[in-house]
Amino acid sequence: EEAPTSPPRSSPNILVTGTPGTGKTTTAEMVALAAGLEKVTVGDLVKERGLHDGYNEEYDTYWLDEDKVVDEMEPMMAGGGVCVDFHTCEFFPERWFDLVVVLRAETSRIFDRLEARGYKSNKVQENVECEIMQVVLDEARESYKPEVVMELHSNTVDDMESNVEKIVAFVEEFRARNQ
Ligand code: DAT
Repeated sequence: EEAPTSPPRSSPNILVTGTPGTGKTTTAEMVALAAGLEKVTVGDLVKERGLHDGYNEEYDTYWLDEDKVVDEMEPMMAGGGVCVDFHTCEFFPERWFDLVVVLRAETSRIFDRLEARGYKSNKVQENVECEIMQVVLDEARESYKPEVVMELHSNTVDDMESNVEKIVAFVEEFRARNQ
């Protein structure tokens, strides 16, 4: 006898990931608005709900408590229809996401966007190297099935618009399939 399975989600959960400065937050916001998804910015959640083990002064960032983040998010993800954005992707349960978008950008764009954000030079440098080494894309490919991972370039405003269109189209097709 087969174990009971939960019914398929009628609306997909989407993860928008990538190096800081690739455009995750902006893209996720536009997708959430256009497709009627809930948006969860994991970085904000970590700060607001204290899902960390203190502050890393060197890199101006919190030490993530991954177990707390997963426990906190589990009920949010259960019903589907959530668009999540975060710069890492390997610690989320694989079953949460129907689509994992990895945004990519030229290193000069990452550099300019993070400088404009006022990041310290070591943090700008670390993220530029992260993008050159395609750390997040490799992480996504190791953590999710190939058909779930979508790599998209995010260099220009036109790129962003076309990325949003592609993701929204995925949401609509998913909903039509799972009515
Ligand atoms: P992230 O959440 O990945 O750190 P963001 O959405 O905050 O990135 O974007 C960082 C800045 O870069 C913000 O000012 C918007 C701009 N930006 C992002 N993607 C872009 C794109 N494809 N074209 C032009 N500007 C972009």
